[in-house]
Amino acid sequence: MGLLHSLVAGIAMGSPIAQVQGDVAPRDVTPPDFTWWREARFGMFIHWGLYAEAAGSWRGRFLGGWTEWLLSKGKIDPVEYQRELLPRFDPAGFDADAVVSAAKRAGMGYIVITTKHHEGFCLWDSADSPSDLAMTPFAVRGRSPLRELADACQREGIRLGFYYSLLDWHDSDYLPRRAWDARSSAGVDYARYSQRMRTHLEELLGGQFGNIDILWGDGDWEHGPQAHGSPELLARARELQPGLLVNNRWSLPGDYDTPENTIPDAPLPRPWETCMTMNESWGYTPRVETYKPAVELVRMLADIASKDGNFLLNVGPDGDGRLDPVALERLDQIGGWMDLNAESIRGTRGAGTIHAPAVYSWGRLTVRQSPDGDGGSLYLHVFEKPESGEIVVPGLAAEVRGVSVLGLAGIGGEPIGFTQRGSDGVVALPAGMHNNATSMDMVIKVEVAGWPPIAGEPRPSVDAGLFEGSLVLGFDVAPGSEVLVTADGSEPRVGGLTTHTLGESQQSIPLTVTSRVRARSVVRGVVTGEEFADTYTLATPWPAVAGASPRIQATLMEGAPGQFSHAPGTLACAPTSASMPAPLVRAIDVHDVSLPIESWLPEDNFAVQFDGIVDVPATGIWTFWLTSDDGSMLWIDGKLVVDNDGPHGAKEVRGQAPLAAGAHAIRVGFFEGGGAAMLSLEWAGPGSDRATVPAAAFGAP
Ligand code: H79
Repeated sequence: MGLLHSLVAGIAMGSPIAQVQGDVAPRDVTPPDFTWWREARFGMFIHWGLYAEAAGSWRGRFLGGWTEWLLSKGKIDPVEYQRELLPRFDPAGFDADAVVSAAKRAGMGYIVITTKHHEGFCLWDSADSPSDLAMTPFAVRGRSPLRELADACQREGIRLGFYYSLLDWHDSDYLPRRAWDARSSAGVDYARYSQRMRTHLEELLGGQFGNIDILWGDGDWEHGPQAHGSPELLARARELQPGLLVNNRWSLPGDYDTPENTIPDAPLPRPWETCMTMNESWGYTPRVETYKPAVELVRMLADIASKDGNFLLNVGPDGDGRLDPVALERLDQIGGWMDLNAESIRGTRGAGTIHAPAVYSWGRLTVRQSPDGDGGSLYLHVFEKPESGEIVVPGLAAEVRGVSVLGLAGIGGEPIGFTQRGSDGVVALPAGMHNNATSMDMVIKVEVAGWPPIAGEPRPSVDAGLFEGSLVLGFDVAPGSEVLVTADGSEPRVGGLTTHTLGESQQSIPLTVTSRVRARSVVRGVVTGEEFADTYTLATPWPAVAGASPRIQATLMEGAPGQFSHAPGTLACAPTSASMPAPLVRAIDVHDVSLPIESWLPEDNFAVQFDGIVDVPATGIWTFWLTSDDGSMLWIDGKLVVDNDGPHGAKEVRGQAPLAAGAHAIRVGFFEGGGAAMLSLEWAGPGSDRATVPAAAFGAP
């Protein structure tokens, strides 16, 4: 379905098949390098287009809300909208140096600017656009905002990214049209639109604006990757700008996820960036009373960093090109905090990277490992100073070398107390201590020897699931801690009869039967952190089908809107109401089970069932990853192995099966209700790393 930029991450256990669902992992050969992006942690989003000039008003009526959505909110004719606003776009007050230096003072490391939003206006002189900078008086002045911004970023060492909307309310080749758009759609050619996007990316990334580090797509949800030509667009973009990071809004998973105006409760499985408005709108709004207070913005930054994400904070320059004084004031207030505390944000990692919680009653935790790897720093972001003055860090096992408050170094005063109480590390703040950041986020730096410094829920060396024969199960043991493990389902206890104690000398236990494994961390003799509990299942390989040879066949079903909401395979794809026609059914010759199965496919409302024989190269436990948008299911030898069913965006679900080498019956069901469509099946087994199940396994020459 695509519109859900899904934040889904959960665990579903079905015995004896272990299934884990998560976001879709990129399968690029060279993984994108997030080093600079993680180091920066904090960036500026700029929304700027014709809507800035309109400032939320149309023909004297203020519509408010998201002002970049004015055309839609006011149900304005796209042609009239352009005719009215293009001649008015003359933002003489735009000063790229001022914008970049405001970002830099706030402690931001990169800028992402809208080059074209849903309204369709290209903020540069394009060779192929029905609405671009060349049609405005600003161009007559010889001004080029993207060129000026790129130059200023280059001078100041700020990275630059381009936002680009695939959705276009004005381009006459874009479909679907808005309901109030009176133009005839005769002769519309979406392929021509897709080609125009290609031209735009060539212009934006081809070199006239220098190095571009991020391509931030948006508005992808009205079509799938095939209609947009996304795979080809992105391949070309990466060719033009090697190292380019691509977000997840090109109807493809991309490199990172982009929660919008929301911060996830816990770290996400892939790199992620929350984009957030500073007030009630992305585009410029005169309603300054809706600006979020600086304390909220600073705490959002710490919250996001503690969960290992990035923060892209938006500003909307006005029709004259200037940032609102309130926006500048907020950036300065954040900058004041960053002057003292940037060390706790830039280049740090989320607490989850050392398996510690990000969220505490007193605030948040970010961490930094020292370059030698043997120690590092914890940054305790104190939002609410407890009445006791004590900041408690559960499971702090490592030896503590020093404790300080950022921004107070050299000022002197009462020392900060640190004690170890049971398994806790306890920082005691002197009464009355404050610095100028106290009320926003006071950061306590705890320097430690040994890494990871915190013992929490024990982490196993092998994910729970099936195993064959026997399994050596290890656990990470934080220096200064021990891990208690039982394999018979009993509670792990210090001195317990069936409890193994893992420490420096022993770090694993052998499993030879199906085992319920439970584990707890122990620091200074005290049990701490969450319990790890999961089942490791001894499995006997399912026998191969004698005499069968590999092959695969697809059955395509085309239906009406709303007809398919489940993958075929077990559920009949009959019309869900009497008024719906029977689906059109067609057999297709295929060589594998990925989409597209043929160059021509309906965009929406179809289902595919694959049936055949797959050739498994070696005996052992095979893991399958079924990724789809919308739902899908996988059966092997008639048994359900992966259930990824239901209407949803791109989502990956993992399952396992014990398989003898040779031929096995396989069935994959898939359906597409609306929006983007994708399906892929990957596997890994004895002697083979995770890869797409190759056509050869289905008998293709
Ligand atoms: O550029 C910003 C948004 O304009 C864009 N993404 C960010 C970065 C965006 N486009 N669509 N959406 C986000 C999701 C759709 C939101 C909507 Fe609405 C809710 C459309 C209609 C209801 C916003 C709120 C517009 C009208 C009300």
